[in-house]
Amino acid sequence: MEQAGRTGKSCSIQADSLALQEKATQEGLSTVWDRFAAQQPQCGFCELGLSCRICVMGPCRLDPFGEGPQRGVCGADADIMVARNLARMVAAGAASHSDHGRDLVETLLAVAEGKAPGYQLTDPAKLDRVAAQFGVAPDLPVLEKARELALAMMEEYGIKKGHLTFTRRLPPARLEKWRNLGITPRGVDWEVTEMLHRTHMGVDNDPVNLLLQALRTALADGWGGSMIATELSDILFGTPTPRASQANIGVLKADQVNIILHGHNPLVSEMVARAAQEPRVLERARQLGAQGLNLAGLCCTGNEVLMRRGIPMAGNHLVQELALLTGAVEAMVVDYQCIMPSLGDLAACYHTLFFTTSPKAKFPKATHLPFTPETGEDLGRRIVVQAVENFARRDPARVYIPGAPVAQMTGFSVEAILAALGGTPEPLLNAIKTGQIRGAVGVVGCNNPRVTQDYGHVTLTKELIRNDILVLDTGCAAVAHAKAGLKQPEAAAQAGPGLAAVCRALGIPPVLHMGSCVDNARIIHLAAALAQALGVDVDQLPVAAAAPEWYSEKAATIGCYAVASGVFTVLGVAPPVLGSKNVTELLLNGLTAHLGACFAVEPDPARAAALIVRHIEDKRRGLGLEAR
Ligand code: CUV
Ligand code: SF4
Repeated sequence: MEQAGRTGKSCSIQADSLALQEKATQEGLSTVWDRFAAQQPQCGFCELGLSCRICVMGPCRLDPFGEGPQRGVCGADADIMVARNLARMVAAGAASHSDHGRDLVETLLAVAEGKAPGYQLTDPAKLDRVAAQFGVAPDLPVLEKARELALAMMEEYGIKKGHLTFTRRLPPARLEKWRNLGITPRGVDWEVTEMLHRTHMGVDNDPVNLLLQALRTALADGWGGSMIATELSDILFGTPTPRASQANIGVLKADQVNIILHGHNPLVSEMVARAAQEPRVLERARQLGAQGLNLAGLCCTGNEVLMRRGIPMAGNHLVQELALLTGAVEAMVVDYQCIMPSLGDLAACYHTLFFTTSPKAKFPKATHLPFTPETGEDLGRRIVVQAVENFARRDPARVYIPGAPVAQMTGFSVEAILAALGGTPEPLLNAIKTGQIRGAVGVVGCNNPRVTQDYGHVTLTKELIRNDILVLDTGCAAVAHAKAGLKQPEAAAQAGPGLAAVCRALGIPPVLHMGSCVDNARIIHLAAALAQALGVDVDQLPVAAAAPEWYSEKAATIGCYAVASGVFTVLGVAPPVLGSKNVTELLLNGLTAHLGACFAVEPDPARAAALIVRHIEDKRRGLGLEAR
């Protein structure tokens, strides 16, 4: 299991990353790759899931070779330990997405009550559609309707009897499978809390029972917290539509004030983007010698503002430190999740201001300006004003922005995809039926220093589109694809003949950007809509998911809700479960009998592609469609 730390060219396939990592070395600064190398060898017990520190009779470790202890102090065996550890990962991931969603619910309520100046209901038509699903009376005035929707969504977090509202988007056959397994998700907070309860020492000690609750917790994320986050972000800030933008560290501008928006929630970044358009700040920037004000995104906050505003993307997870190393960043603004605690140190090595904005997420060496719905607009202004003033402190001698921007097309919400096809799922289904498009795969998830940065994403995706498989992406994977040029309509040339023809006819790329990680809810929503239109269950569709370079608890949760929703999911990095044969067997096989889908683990992206192609052709055969 041991892996050497990555150095030199094996860090990344991206030239901009390699150039800035080199600059870090020259300046004596350390980044994620240096720290990863310093951690080698990492703990083999932990990698296998065979360590536990849930209680203080421990910590305990079990011997994978059967020689040392096979039980923790409490008596937990490998199956129990591994299942509990995985379950806790899933609970943390579900909590993260869902708490993000909660912040949007609170903001929606504040908007409805006139307490959130600057925020508005940008897509009232979507408000109508979502409110109708929640049973809000259709004839209410718009603010009243928003209020009722916010209150109804708050109930989704609590002790809700029955099931989460958005699960009604699924075919009845899927809900039936969940009922049979007892994993129909109830309240979002309920599932997370129950998962933590059941993994306390001395509660649930049946590995299968634990894993079922882990799946239910994950479903409460996918069809609850994450879907609420996505739908409310669209209502508040607009449902994305196709637009042109760029990616690479080269989107930073040497002659402008650069502000980086990093994290996951658009609540603050939307206000920063708004404030950056005010003529007085632009004027002040010019007075200070800057040619203008340039916003760039990182990670999923970047994906949010890219999808809706076309703000260019500076990079994904492993670029967050490197962006500061350009010496050209006046301010890095973060909200929460996937933000490295090292950023404050690096910012302090330059003139960069590092703003934290969530009372939930404070960092060392940061300037903390807490967000509330009431003060968000003002907060955006204060950040932009300070960033502009900071331009005067930049040291031009230390500025280094390697790489040129790469064009990309973004903004493919479910609504936009269906609109591009004429408003219904039929044309997409027909293309799949005739075999022009063999199927669709969500390639999603993070970067992880265990994998050469972006190699997994780009290699897998190129192979899939070559096989006429449409790729839908979110998160860090989307940034990798954009930088590789795969999100330009011209990338149709790299697709197989059938997919290429569809792309050319519609003027779209073969890799469609569906947004941030919570927007994986868009992918499962689209899958559910296709299944409904065909009158089948999701697991019968020629679709799959992959997370070639995942690292986070959130990604573990996404994988679990994808599988529980019926989508075969290939992981490029093994989760810490291999210490239990039974848990591993359940995840890689056993789930199929009950859910029609399971996981696979395949670090080699070319082989992962082969697995997926075979899966898709099998599913085509199952539907009686022409198969290769
Ligand atoms: Ni969630 S995809 S590192 S930023 S979870 Fe964060 Fe988006 Fe992974 Fe990337
Ligand atoms: Fe050890 Fe059991 Fe406590 Fe875990 S819960 S630390 S296995 S005693």
